[in-house]
Amino acid sequence: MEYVIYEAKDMVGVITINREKALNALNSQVLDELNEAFDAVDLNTVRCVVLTGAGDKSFVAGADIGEMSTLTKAEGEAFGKKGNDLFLKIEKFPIPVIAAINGFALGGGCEISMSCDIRLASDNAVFGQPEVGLGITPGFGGTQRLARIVGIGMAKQMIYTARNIKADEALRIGLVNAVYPQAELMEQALKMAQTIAGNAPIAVRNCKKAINEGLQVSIDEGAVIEEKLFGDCFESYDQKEGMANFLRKKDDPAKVKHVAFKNA
Ligand code: DAK
Repeated sequence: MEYVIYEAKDMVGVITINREKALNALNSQVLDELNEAFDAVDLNTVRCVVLTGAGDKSFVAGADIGEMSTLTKAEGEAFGKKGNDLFLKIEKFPIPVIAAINGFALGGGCEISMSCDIRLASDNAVFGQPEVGLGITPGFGGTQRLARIVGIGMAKQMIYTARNIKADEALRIGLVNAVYPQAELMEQALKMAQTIAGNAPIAVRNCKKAINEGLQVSIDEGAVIEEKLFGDCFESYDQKEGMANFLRKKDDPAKVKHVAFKNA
């Protein structure tokens, strides 16, 4: 792959968008390669993915304006579908995806981060949906996900004004979970990914599914989704061993040990 790097180590996968000269802007090739990279994640061994951008200036500066500038209506729709399909794939990816946002996250960059489960930002990160200034709408889920994350009023303000916000404001409105000095961002993202990877994988996957699917339906239907995914954890090695470990600890604190969950 020319613009995307995928590496996996210690149950954590790292996908890096590597088109630094164009501030990691998303053209069709980047979208295709990201799709390939997510397909390459071995779900038997990897339990959490970190998505980031190459360099220290930009996570993703949006969809590629050069490529979009000459699109016909039909091509625009096809480009939008390519992006939306990928972003939905990330959102529904069976294991958690953490966005490590190391600079500009504009337009499609803000949108791809919002399809991730958790957003961690560097202190130089800048977020925004500048599309209305370019004569288009946020087309990779921005009109849908931003309001779900930060609330309707703040989402409308960001989208209608096309004003960028800095990392501290993104933290204040709940767009990101945490802000770190640039030099610490990846270390912190990997640390969180390792913590997630150390928990029972079937349970973590089921939590992601329950939260995502529950948000689309009424609370009554959400409760049914939750019950099924809760039940699904039982009879697994991980559930039996996780609970047995707790009971052993109660009997004798000296028996406290880390459970090596097996994803089984
Ligand atoms: N596309 C293509 N190239 C980009 C780019 C982008 N979005 N952003 C930056 N670059 C390129 C620049 O052209 C420049 O390339 P060279 O001239 O060196 O060849 C290089 O990256 C460095 O950028 P600058 O020289 O501009 O760097 P500065 O530090 O001066 O400025 C900046 C950084 C991030 C403030 C500035 O580059 C900028 O404003 N970039 C554009 C940000 C932006 O407006 N992003 C949103 C794009 S719109 C849809 C599907 C998708 C979308 C919407 C609808 N459907 C089909 C419905 C999504 C839309 C978007 O994402």
